[in-house]
Amino acid sequence: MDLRYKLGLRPLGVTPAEFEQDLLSNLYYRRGTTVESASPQDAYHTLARTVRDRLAERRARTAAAQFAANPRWVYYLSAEYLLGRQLEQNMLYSNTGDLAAAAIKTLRLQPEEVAALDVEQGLGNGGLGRLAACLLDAMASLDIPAVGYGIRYDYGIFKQSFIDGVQSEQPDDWAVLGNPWEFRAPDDRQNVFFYGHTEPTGDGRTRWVPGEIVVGEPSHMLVPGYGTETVNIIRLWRARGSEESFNLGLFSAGRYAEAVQDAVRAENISKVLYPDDSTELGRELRLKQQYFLVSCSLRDIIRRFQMRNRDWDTFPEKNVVQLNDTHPVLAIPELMRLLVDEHGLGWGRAWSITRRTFAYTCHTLLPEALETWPVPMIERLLPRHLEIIYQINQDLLIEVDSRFEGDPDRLRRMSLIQEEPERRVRMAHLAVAGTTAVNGVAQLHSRLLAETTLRDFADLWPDKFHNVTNGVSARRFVRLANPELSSLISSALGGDGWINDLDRLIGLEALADDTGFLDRWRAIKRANKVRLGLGDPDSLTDVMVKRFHEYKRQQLNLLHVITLYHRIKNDPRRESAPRTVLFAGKAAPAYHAAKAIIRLINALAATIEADPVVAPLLKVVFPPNYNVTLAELIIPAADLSEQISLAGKEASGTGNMKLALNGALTIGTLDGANIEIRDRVGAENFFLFGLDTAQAAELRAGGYRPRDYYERDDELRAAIDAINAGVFGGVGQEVAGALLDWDEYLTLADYRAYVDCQDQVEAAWRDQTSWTRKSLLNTARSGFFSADRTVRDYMAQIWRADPVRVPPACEQ
Ligand code: NBG
Repeated sequence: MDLRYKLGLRPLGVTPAEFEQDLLSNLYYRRGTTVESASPQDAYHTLARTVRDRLAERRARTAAAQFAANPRWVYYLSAEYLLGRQLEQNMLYSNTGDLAAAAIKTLRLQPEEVAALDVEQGLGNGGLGRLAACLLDAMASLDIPAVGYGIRYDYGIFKQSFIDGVQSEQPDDWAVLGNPWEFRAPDDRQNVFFYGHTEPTGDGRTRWVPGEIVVGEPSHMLVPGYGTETVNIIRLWRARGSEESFNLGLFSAGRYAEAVQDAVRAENISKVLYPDDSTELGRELRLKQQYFLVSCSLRDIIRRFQMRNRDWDTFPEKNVVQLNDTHPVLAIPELMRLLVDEHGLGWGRAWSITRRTFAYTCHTLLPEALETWPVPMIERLLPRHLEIIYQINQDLLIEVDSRFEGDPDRLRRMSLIQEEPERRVRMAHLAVAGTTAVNGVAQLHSRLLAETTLRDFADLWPDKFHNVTNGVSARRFVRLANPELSSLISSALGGDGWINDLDRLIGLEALADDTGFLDRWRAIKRANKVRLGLGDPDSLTDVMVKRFHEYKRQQLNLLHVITLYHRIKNDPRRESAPRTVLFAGKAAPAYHAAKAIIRLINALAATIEADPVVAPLLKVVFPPNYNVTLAELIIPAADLSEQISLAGKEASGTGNMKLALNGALTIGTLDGANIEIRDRVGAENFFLFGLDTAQAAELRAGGYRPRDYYERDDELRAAIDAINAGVFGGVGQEVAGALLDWDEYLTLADYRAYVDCQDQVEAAWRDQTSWTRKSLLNTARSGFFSADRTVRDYMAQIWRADPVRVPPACEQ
């Protein structure tokens, strides 16, 4: 029997007339308007609903098939998801693009006009959040029964604008006009406890008597697979006051603010995404967010488990919960609490279940990004969890002591509690202790984690440590973002099978010497630059797009631009290839050093623009508000990809992969995934420079003196002197000062190697055929960086879950 009828679903039409009919009926019945009076917003919401309905039907079949299989579920817990826009993706994934384009004209609107109303879902800061989105996309495309859990922030990552070159931040009220992609599910709301105290129950258990109860209300969005039936979901929690949080008595007495004060406090928990990915902000509220996410999600996971299962000991066989960085690591003590206090399991049994259920991905090596929380704060907010953490710590230290007898230093280093200068809980240690698997996100990063940051734990449990190199969704970042290139690739490879099997890109190698093909390749790059519209499409488009952070070294790029500026000024007739240097990215609002770099770049851009000698050859552009939508425009237009972090600081990078896949050549250090990109695309197609990790460590240890480099190198000195002399509008002295006095990330030490390497870039650019060949080879050889491969690696090493195939609607 047709599964649609079994599920009671009305089949959705696939002809243009049927699609148009559905569109009109959504317009009438959901928006309550007519073709004659529909606004662009009406049209957008109606189109989104009509597309969504196609996916919702697949979703219903997916849920039915997945629950019937009672599989091992993969749960991804993440405080951040940078999903980007949904409309075009969902049209592609439901194969409704052409139908939609035709139908929307019935509403007398242009499809692009309507698509522009789609709002970016910016519930993340940068790479970590976008990785989460790419992995969910890959899991759905590989038919893995998975759910992503997160927070439905009212305000996503701030909007960036520049006022006199200075970053200014505006709130991102992303859902103010309604979010057509979202299904609210108030039935599944959960209570979350905070504060209060613990007390014995009398039967040997512990009860937590909370001081505040907050309600978590879920909604979900659809995560469709491409080229398959599966539609998974991402479930996001929104904080609400409990019923008691509204005080009717106070309200009636006219004390309005007091009457809603508790509800407001509750709702603040999901109010805003913290716009900082490396340091703590808002402290207690952020900790509350973390616990809120974890508590709601685990209760939901248990609810789902209990729909089909009884025996707690099968919990780890049926669920794997991947912790995305330390933000959701409170899930470990929370699951212990739920199992021991609420479900009455013994400690040992609960610990065995907990450990086997969780896995942890670390995304950093920066010590300041490894979270720790003050013991008194946890004690006040989560009194029961602190007790549980202490117990876990005791067991851990006993195990360490029995393995490495008489090594008090090791015990102190490994403890979940840091004692000096103040007592804090080390979340990364808790994460390692409470999981079956720990992974870094690129080979170098995973090695450094095991050798340095988490070395003692790797000594104790060597088998726990894995590497899973990151990957990206080529569906979004090539197929959707670069449609022209995608068509060319499909025509060359005899079909679009590469989209779901990115290794097939290697077939392009056969065309590396086909000049006709290379010309088409280059013409598409040029057209993408025209589409971007930010500089001369015939100039070398040199792109650095990522968060602003000193370790990423936008300041190194900036020094190179000043050097080019000086070279042109000093010798206006010198042969130099026109270059457009594009920066984009946000700085954390409280990160003054990063904001100073932004300001200096904007000032530099203005100085160059106003200089008639330099302007024809060099242009700096800095479009504000870098986000996924802008990335999708910039990345396909890039010739050169700047990946110039100090070796050992960038865990992986994923922009580097997106750029290489779109045919940009990388200039980069031996850091993060750059190393693996270079290994694959070939050293001759990659511009390598700079210190490696060992050399950087040695230089630091030997008493690094940045001023020596400044004094020794004329071009470097000229660049820094120009900043200090006010050549760029009198801003940037603090940037120059930080470099000369301390230069945490060895920028000056790498300057000469970088500038010389940029000269090689320029020389290579002069031979356009050879450059285009390298560009093609970058794409051809980057198939490894597919998020599908990343997910397969997680499956093989850590998740060990089986796909569940969802039968198509017409299957008997
Ligand atoms: C970031 C790293 C990147 C990496 C992404 C995804 C954090 C804490 N880490 O190098 O800086 O590519 O995670 O793994 O945002």
